[in-house]
Amino acid sequence: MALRTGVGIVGVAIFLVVVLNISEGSLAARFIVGDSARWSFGYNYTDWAINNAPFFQYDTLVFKYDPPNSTTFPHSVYLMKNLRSFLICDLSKAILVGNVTQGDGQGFEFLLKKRKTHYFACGESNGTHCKIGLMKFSVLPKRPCEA
Ligand SMILES: [Cu+2]
Repeated sequence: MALRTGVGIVGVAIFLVVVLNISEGSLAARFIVGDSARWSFGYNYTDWAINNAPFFQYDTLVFKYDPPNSTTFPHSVYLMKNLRSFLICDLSKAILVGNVTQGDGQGFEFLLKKRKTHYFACGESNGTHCKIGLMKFSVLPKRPCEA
């Protein structure tokens, strides 16, 4: 009987581990933008976004970049107004979401609250990082229950 109870407890424990893992899988995910490249000049963030898709509503994007110093370019993060401004890297109506110092340390988190296309771009050097440095990507978060 003791053995059977033991097996029963192990069975429940395994069941719980499986269930908890499944529910964790459906929770919001957290992405370091650019992975080990972080948010840097010349990395292809369009490819990164394609390779990490799909993104879901309430997922979090983490932007990490060094604050201005003598060895690195400063970076920032803007939300571009629309597809057109995103394509031509026109920052005139963009909204600043991360300034040049906010990517330091653990970086800053951007929660994908809305199911709309988010156009991210670096705003430094008057759009040059966006244009030539490939520092831009778009994300359209899906409804959390969509596969
Ligand atoms: Cu930049």
